[in-house]
Amino acid sequence: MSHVTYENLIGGEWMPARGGRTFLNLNPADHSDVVGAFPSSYTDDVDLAVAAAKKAFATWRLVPAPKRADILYKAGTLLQERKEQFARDMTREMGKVIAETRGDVQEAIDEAFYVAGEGRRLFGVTTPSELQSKFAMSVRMPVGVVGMITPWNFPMAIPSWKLFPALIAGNTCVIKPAEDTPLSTLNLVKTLMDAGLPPGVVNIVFGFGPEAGAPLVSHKDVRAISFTGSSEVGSLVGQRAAATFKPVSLEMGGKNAQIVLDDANLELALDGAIWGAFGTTGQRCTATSRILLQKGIAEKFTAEFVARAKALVVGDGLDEATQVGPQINAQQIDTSARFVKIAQDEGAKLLTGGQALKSGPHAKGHFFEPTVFGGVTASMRIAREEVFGPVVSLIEFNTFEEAIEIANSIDYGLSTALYTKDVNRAFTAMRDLEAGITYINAPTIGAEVHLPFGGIKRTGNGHREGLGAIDFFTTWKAVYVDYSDKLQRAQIDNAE
Ligand code: UN1
Repeated sequence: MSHVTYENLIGGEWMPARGGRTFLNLNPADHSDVVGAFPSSYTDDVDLAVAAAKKAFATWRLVPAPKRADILYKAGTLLQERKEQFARDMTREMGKVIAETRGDVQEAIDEAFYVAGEGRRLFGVTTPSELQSKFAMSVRMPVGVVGMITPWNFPMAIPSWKLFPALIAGNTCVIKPAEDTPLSTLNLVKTLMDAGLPPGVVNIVFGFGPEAGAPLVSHKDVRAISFTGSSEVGSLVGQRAAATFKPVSLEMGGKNAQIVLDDANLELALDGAIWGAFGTTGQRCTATSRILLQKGIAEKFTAEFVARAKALVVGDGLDEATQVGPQINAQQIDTSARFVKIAQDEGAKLLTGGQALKSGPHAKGHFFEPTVFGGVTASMRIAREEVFGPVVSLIEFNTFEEAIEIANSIDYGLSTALYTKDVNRAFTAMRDLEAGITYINAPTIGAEVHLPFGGIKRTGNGHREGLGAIDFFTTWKAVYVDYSDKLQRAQIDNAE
């Protein structure tokens, strides 16, 4: 079957990988559908892209930020016009249902307008000098060439969280998107180019982590790395970047808990749990993978939750009737299946699901049944390790304090949710839940672009996207202007 062959974007030119290799991007709902062939890039391609970004930095850094913003506003408008097509392309390569891929494109639109506004802020700080007739200020400077490695689950939103703030601050970029979803990042970057971004300011190298990601992280001319992906790969990225003293922003896994107290609005808690656990087929770092149920409502909630999970329609995300799309690839199906076995071996009770779906409408894709485990205890691996699939654990508890303790007992700290009508407990949870994000009476998924996004423990290394992104993509410069016309020695001439 014939298919489109796509190219890397380097210095404004579309070009194949130097080695001439390509890989195929397949539709996870139907393996026979080839979305396209993409370049399989290596060190020499990365070197070219970094050189182009370095060259472009010399002029891009001098463009006034409000002018850089004009390009982002324009890109936001173009994304609005292209939203439906880009959503369709994304469902075809990534699998998640069309309503969600529209949301993914919308997240990039929101980010464009939010960050463009920053073009007329990018505030610094002024402060009095300790010396007379001396002015002191702190200004934000771009970092230089920034490398970005992005995941397949939000293939347009997450690149936009990184590219747009980096660009507004005057950096130039080399991005290596996940090999499972290259087209959506290409659509995003093409839109930036159509909006007037000069050549070389954003460069894309397609390919795999070890071949194309690793040399980007090591490159001496890359001044910062922004990574979203698994904690395992993030650890490697962080170690590799340390060798060249690059700042690295790592956004990684989660094992997010939704706590439901006896006084909660049960319907609301059920709606939130189904959406949080099975939205995006459970393939979000913010996905609900533990549901903590207080004893009084546990039985009722469990029965209703299992019934709803069973009724979910699994299928091709382009079909508007589908509620749960495929998983991204065969390895992710294996991971889900492996965790089902682990959970059963450690004594958890399989309440529904547990199998890959392989026949009828599911014969040609990577589908897995929405899966629920009951009788899970906090120490089981199924309650502690990230699955990144449609697999959720139900854990029962007696007291609110116990729920907080279980929620915090894991190595991750991204998102948490509490369902209750008790304002005192809500505020206590907001203070005590160890996570970068806490929701009250809303599911663990659904962060908005203008708030800080990220987490603690194995989830991140202290940086934030959204509200915190400008901090990562700029470096402070302190500037002193002495207009006294004489030498004034700080800490000496003004000391008593
Ligand atoms: C992710 O799963 O990596 O908060 C990002 C959310 C989305 C972003 C998820 N806005 O669920």
